[in-house]
Amino acid sequence: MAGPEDDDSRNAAALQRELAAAGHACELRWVAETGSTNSDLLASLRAGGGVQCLVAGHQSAGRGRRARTWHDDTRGAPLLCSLAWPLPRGCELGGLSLAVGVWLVQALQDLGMCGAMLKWPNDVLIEERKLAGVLVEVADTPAARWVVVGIGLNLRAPEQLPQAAGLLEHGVQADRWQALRRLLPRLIGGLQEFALRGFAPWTAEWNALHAWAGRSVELRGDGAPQLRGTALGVDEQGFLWLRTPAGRERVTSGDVSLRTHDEGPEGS
Ligand code: BT5
Repeated sequence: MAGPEDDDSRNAAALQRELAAAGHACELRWVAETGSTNSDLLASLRAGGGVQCLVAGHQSAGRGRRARTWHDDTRGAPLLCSLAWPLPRGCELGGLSLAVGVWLVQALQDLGMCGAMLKWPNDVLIEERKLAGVLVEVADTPAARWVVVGIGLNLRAPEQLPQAAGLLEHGVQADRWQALRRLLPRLIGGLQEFALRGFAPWTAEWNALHAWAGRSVELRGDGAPQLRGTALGVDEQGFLWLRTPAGRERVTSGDVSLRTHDEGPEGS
């Protein structure tokens, strides 16, 4: 009798065939468990690997940015996947994780989800809770600038994370393969266009999906708040602009959170 593992392997093979029929040559692999799909693909690229997508059932060492952890919820069969893709050498990567956020929200809309929004730089939120995260890493080789685009999408919110959301809790009855089937063609098509035009084509859509537009926020690096202001939007390089008492400030890195107290004036 076929088990769930066989179903996952079959779904991976079917999706790979579907991609090939649409002209996208992309090896698609399924593993029931691994440390981190991003780490696996970075190692594969160092060993000479090519375009590929790795999907895992569970990660024992899932990674976020800045050495943070990505938790997965085994009850919910989350989507945990990474895509290795070559961009031209020297390709400017600013804005890539923002563009991935836009493609992810478009895929969620295809699945019937309304109200998914983006938080700078790389979170997908629904009702201010985190539904998905994006981790873009780079592996330069003599021939190309490879990116590994990692995506974690919750079907159910992990129990230990009160600020997390899941697709199922928001009425979207999709499994990881249905989500990936919408997402992967958008990712591949998007990366092809990004290689030519950078983030600029998605700036307006990102700003239209900006969860915190006009809200009072603070920027943190590794410690105390570094900058406070009103979130405006992103520019064509993917930088976030804040209105502060000192004028408009451009944010290039760090984490932005909503201010829930100490709402002083922030300039005009
Ligand atoms: C991210 O980092 O959001 C990037 C997450 C990327 C995960 C994918 S899974 C496949 C691939 N392989 C990997 O090893 N990683 C990628 P960041 O912006 O740093 O957010 C991390 C923070 O999100 C954590 O510190 C938690 O607060 C929160 N978080 C962790 N797991 C979560 C989850 N399942 N749902 C919602 N929030 C979560």
